[in-house]
Amino acid sequence: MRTQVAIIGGGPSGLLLGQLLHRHGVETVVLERKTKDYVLGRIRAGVLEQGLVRLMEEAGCAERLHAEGFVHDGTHVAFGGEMFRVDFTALTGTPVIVYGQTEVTRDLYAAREEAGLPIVYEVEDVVIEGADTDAPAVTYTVGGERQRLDCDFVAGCDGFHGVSRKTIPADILREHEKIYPFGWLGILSETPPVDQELIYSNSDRGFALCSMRNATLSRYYVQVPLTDSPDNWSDNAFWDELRRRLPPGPAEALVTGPSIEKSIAPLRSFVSEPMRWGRLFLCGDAAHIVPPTGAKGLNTAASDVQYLAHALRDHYVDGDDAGIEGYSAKALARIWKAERFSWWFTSLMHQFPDQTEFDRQLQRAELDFLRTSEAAQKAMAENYVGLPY
Ligand code: FAS
Ligand code: PHB
Repeated sequence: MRTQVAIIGGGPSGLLLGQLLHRHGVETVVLERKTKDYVLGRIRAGVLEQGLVRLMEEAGCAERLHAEGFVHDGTHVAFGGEMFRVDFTALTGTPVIVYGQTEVTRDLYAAREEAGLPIVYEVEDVVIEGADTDAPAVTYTVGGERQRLDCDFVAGCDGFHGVSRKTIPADILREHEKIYPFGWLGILSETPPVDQELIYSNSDRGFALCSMRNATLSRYYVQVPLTDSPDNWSDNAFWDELRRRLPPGPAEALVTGPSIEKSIAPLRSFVSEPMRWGRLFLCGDAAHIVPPTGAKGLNTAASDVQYLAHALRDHYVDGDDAGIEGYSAKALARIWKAERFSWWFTSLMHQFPDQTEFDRQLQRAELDFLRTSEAAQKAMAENYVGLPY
């Protein structure tokens, strides 16, 4: 089999890239390790920057997003039993959209299937060959048969645990990592959200986040030790702990119910450079990871996808390789700003095991400054709604 761009990974990065390239007449094949249902069963991001919304519009996949997504003009920040609001739209002119990653991925799958574009599920033993030559290929096993996909370019959209990053020679690849000493225990419940907007809370017992997917589906998180397990948490124990970490108003208003999903996500900051090796390009979580505090994971994958889709379009349509040559540096410039914001917001909102009382006072002072300073809130808002592509 032959195609122009082989896309490894059928998550949001791979599917969005495939859809954008299709809109520009570039052929792709998506190779996905899991089944479609498995991919759609993963509960992940919830907040979309306008940049991702615009890309979904460019991909012709934004109809349901606009119909069902919630426009959020701001968010609440709680500490010391108080709560204040950061007004994104007043400070930046831009809101965010609350629409689950699962739904983004569902819309992209539907568009790919409607266009009859090839996607191979349950591939195994994927190997990228000749990425540093003019004739790369991807070999893989499906249904017990070894297959070969010859191509012009390979897009590594296969997430943190994929094969693409590992294909880049160790003497070329540089990795930067920060591991946080805690995780997020998240639950999904068929209950009305506690507030119209999100609530990020820094309490003496640890971080908590109140989010949502729609008017009857809520998403909540509490910070837990890395050694913790979802099995240690009954629903009632989760709800009681969440209440303890919220100001009195939301704690009182919280509507509880049975969890329909419960999982713990570790928190890490990670960047691998370069994001291109020959004809292999890394995109999204294959190249970088952020702690979910700033809602930047999916949104930074989106800017990678735009840069790469436009670079490959320019190559095929105009014979212009400036985008390809500049892809890694351009993507990394925006990625590191997202890493910084995610690190800043995580450091501000969480309890760290080795924190001294002095550190705790600094956190309180910074939160109080954020509460009272328009300049501080504008800086937070600019990062949260998404820095320019
Ligand atoms: P993904 O990991 O989503 O997709 C990669 C795809 O490649 C997967 O479908 C995988 O099956 C496939 N794959 C892997 N290896 C392969 C191989 N060898 N061959 C073929 N296919 C292969 N971001 C936020 O903004 N907010 C959040 O709240 C948030 N919560 C998260 C919670 C968890 C537990 C995780 C892991 C991430 C979370 N993220 C969050 C980040 C997340 O949303 C990612 O940024 C987003 O999924 C990135 O999309 P992709 O780059 O497509 O990677
Ligand atoms: C979510 O809804 O899952 C979510 C929202 C905002 C975040 C992280 C997760 O910062």
